[in-house]
Amino acid sequence: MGVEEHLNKIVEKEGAVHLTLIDPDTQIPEVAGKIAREAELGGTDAIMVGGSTGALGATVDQTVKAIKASCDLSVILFPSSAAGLSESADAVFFMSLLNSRDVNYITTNQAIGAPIVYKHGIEPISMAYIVIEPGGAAGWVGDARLIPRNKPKLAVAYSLAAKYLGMHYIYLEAGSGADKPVPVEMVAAVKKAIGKETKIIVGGGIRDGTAARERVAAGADMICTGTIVEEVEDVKGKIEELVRAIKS
Ligand code: 1GP
Repeated sequence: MGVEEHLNKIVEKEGAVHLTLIDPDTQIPEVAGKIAREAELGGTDAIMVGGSTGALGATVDQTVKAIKASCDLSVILFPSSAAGLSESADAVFFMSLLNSRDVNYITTNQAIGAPIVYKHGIEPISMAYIVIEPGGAAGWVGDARLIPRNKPKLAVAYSLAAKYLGMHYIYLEAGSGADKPVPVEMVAAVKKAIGKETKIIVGGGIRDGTAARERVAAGADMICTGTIVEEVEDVKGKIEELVRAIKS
């Protein structure tokens, strides 16, 4: 079974998926492996590997290899450019930053990266990346025209465009370490418009079970957390809290 099918089955059976994001620029590969193992024990469903700056080339590859060696979870690349690819990963969020002003983040890196994905048999998971205020480093690096937090209609418009373009997943991103996650009202408006088939991932600034639960209740199919894992001592315990909050 492919990674996308596996994640979709979890949504169907358990109500939601939890994804743990590891930025290869934040720690050495050995530590990344340990974090992934703790996250696996805490019940996370898959590991995402990527970051806006510094998650490039050998750094990504060595991190992916260390994670694969220390846990049984699927590793999904979350690249900010074609340089964020690694042949050792299981899948890649093959994403386009739809509200970018820079064609590099909409189609050019995708064209450069596609033959690498093809050559190494990495599973591509078609995804729209939509950056909401405050947007963080992802918004800055990707030159996003940030969606204002109080304009859910704009997020709906981009999400419908993504659906009509055939994208399977929509990632609503507030930016890593955002002071506030994507508003619940925005998640609800997007889910109402796009329906069950297209999956919504929400990430950026989610730090506890309550924030995760509220977004799943509003219609998020998957929750991604990254920063909190870097901040806590007890990774397994934190992941358990998040997973418990979102699974039905
Ligand atoms: C960042 O959405 C992800 O791209 C995760 O955000 O680091 O704030 O959990 P956090």
